[in-house]
Amino acid sequence: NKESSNSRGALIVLEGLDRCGKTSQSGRLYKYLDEQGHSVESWRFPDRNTGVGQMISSYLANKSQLDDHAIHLLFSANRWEKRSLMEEKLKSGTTLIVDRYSYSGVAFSSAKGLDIEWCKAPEIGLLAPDLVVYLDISPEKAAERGGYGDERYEQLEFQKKVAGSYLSLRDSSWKVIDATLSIEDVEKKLREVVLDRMMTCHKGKPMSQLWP
Ligand code: NYM
Repeated sequence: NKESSNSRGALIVLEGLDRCGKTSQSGRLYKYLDEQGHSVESWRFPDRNTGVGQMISSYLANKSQLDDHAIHLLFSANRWEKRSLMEEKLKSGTTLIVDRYSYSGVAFSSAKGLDIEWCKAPEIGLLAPDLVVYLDISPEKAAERGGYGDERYEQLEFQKKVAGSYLSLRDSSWKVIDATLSIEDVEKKLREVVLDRMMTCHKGKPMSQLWP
């Protein structure tokens, strides 16, 4: 399964409610692909390591207050500041497993009542994922898993609204995996869809931009 030198990597995005298991699954997927000898990196948004990311982190921790529109634009800026590196990595053949992307941006902000088209606008021109995997769990089940932290948004009533927003963003190209299955079963299904899409990217699937 060695990629040929001129084939590109795939942009794989994992989405879902808080506590759906995205972070553990992206870690497991990364480890598997890496061990199989693929060139792969694990990314996440928000990327809290940048200056913008630190502002976001402080907002999420309730250490600062921001207008809903302003924080939305910061989340988007946090993706824009990584865009050129993302393109470089993909073109050089590295597959990126990304934990949250523009869909989180739109789903969480529109759940607060912001206009969905307004929310989508600053994402225009970012790289479009080659695959979006939605780890599907009801807000109630996710809440039962416990471990909602003290961060903003980690509340059942709000997560119900986020679930509704995700539903209106989903299209037929998304792969939906039942996140209430065992960790191993979710992992297995995830590997299948990801390997399949990596193959189509290696074979020359063109890169595109949001919103396709
Ligand atoms: N979030 C994440 C947004 O509201 N907009 C975005 O654009 C992104 C990428 O940040 N509750 C929210 C969703 C999460 C929170 O993410 C922190 P994580 O994956 O828990 O670090």
